[in-house]
Amino acid sequence: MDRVAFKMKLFPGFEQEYKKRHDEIWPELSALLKDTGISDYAIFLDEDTNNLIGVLKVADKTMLDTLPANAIMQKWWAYMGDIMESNPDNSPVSTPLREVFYLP
Ligand code: RM4
Repeated sequence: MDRVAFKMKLFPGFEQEYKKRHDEIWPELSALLKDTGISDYAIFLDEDTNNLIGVLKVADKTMLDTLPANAIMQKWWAYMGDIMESNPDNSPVSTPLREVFYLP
């Protein structure tokens, strides 16, 4: 089991909309993430900076490399692109975070 954390950026003023979209996450996207081996996936918002901090467990982190090519993932990223910093291919601008502490 691997633990992964990463940082993304929400555009100001879209805090409620970001939460709403995730409260209503597409069942096919949840299924895709679970089928990829992901569990315990949370996203936290730092309201001072609008940084979004994603934290998840994944059975094998190399499986995360399969997500960008998936049509459901691409559709979700296109849907989210109007409220968060995105790359030209619509994927969110995402910075890996380094683990410095873990209490099992
Ligand atoms: C985020 C972002 C991530 C995705 C989650 C479910 O806003 O798009 O890539 O894994 O939603």
